[in-house]
Amino acid sequence: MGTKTGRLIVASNRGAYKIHETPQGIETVPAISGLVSAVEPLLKELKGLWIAWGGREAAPGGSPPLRLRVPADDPCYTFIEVPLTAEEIERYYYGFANNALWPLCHYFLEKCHYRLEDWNAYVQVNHKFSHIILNEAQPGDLLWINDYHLALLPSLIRYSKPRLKQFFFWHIPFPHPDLFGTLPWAPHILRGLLGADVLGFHLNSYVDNFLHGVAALVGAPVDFKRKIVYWQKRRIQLGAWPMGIDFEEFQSLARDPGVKKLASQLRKDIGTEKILLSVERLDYTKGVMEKLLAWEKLLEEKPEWVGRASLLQIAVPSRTCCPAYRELKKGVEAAVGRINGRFSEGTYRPVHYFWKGLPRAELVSYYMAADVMLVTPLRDGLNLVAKEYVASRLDGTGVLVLSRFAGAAQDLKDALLVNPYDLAAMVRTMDMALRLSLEEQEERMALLQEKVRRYDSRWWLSRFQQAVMSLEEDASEDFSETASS
Ligand code: GDG
Repeated sequence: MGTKTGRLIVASNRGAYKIHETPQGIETVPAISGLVSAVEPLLKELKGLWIAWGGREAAPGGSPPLRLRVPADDPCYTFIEVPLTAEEIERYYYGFANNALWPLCHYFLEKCHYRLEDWNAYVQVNHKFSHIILNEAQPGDLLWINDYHLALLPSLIRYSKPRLKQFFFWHIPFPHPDLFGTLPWAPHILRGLLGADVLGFHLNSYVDNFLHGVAALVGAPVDFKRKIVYWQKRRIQLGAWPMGIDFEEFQSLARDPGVKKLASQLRKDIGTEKILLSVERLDYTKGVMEKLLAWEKLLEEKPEWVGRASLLQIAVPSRTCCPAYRELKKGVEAAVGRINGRFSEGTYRPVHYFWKGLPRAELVSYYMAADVMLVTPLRDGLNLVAKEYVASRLDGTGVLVLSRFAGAAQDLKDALLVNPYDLAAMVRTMDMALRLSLEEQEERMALLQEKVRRYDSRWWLSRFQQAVMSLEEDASEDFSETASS
């Protein structure tokens, strides 16, 4: 794909691989994130280019962008590295993206740091991306820009290549303007995004928040009903397209005899009647601490679970240079130590904690071994892990406990939905999950699987393609700013 004739060019802060320079040459290490899980399968299929930072420091002054064919074992698309200096990483990535936009969009206003130097670096890095993209893009290509790190990019590209088709997908929540407007540069971010032709979000509520933001902070005419913004003689179409996963891929991994063997070995190693599982990047938005406290309270209030149920917590290292993430790690590890100190008996451990990422096949074996999957973020744009658990349950059993504040809860209503801020409700729901009859598990899981199977990555891609096609049909029209608001 691309457009009818061109290629697909993906742009995002990070790509699917971290780049390391070793004495033997360049090494690529897989990166773990929702964006990678969502984007890479599509790019592998559609070929094309991925333009992103490789996760390492470039020398000031810098070298030309590195080009690699990836994945190393089966090269099928080109990765172009955007080199970032130590200062850019510090200010644009850790500073503005991770300490301003990320907490703001996840409703953690108290964690936001709004610094002019960080904003300036954000502007500079968006320019850097735009130069590299402008060098690569050819007539007929389609540019797919991802996420909050690159919000200014659409307008920068539009300015130099007004005809290049652009689709932007925002992977995290988009807050109401009452909150978003606290960012001193909020109007710049909104105007930057309006350079795209199509703007996608996971949920309708995020689309509505964006439209209200544009109306209030930019003053552009907005058609709320049709989800359209009129801006600089263009029509920008918005859409809510919750990302899907490759359901069949998870099912076929779950059918793999090697993966099945890993799952039964894991059950044996843990040794308890029930296993609860959590898998997430170690991020304060994911509610890891709140979940541990609820698990501790449950063991306290219902001692019948001591010795009979264990929680497996996979905490994938993330943004380890940010003080907030280092503090969180300390706090989580202290809580794990305390809970294990209080409730361990003989070989029984109430919490098995791993601070690492697992290979994909092993991850699926964990999904298969878990009676209960706890996905309890305090706020999450969507959450793919919840969908992956559902897709991996070949035998149709298992219980998904899902936060009401994960975007995925909108579709996965047959999970046990919970408010992670409500300790008593968390305790009650975890207890209920452990006791749910096989019959009710199967009933709920069948409904969940139906949803995840139907709204999978193919469905998501077809929404995306439809939006692109409508762009092509509209190409000759002139949209003057005549909205009904
Ligand atoms: C952002 C938004 C939105 C996790 N641990 C391992 C592993 N993973 C993979 C999972 C999943 C992905 O990472 C995590 O995706 P999530 O969606 O759960 O969360 P974020 O990283 O925060 O993603 C989120 C997403 O973007 C997509 O738009 O849903 O709301 O925050 O695919 O499988 N993969 C491997 N080993 C692990 O240990 N291999």
